[in-house]
Amino acid sequence: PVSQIPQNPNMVEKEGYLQKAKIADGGKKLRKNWSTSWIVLSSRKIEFYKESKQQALSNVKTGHKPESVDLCGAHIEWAKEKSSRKNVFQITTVSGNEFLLQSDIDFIILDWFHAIKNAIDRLPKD
Ligand code: I3P
Repeated sequence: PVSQIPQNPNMVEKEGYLQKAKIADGGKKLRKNWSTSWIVLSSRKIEFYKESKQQALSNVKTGHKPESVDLCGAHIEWAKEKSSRKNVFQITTVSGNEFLLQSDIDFIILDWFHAIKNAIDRLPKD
């Protein structure tokens, strides 16, 4: 059956621009600083690029690497109380990194929330 074909873990499931703010690193609170990020979701991870993926790929020589977030055991939840902005959710990793993601456009943030939640729910918890 199709369901037994192993999924390529690097296959891109969704990508696009969102507003991103990292608010904790290894459990240590960071000053909130929103910026636009190109976000690439695959089955086990999310990569955050500072610029578009196109630019990132052509900038390989500069040594800029995307920030990679391991989704195994991660949590995702709406985070109304963490921002004055609308449509904000938070991802918390096992390693204690916390990210807020936001879009003013309702369907965009809903699509992302469900795509990331589905990816997390498919993964082993540890
Ligand atoms: C922060 C900045 C953020 C804001 C945050 C402020 O100020 O205005 O945009 O978060 O609010 O502290 P600064 O640039 O001086 O660090 P939101 O846009 O998400 O509300 P917060 O402290 O209530 O998180």
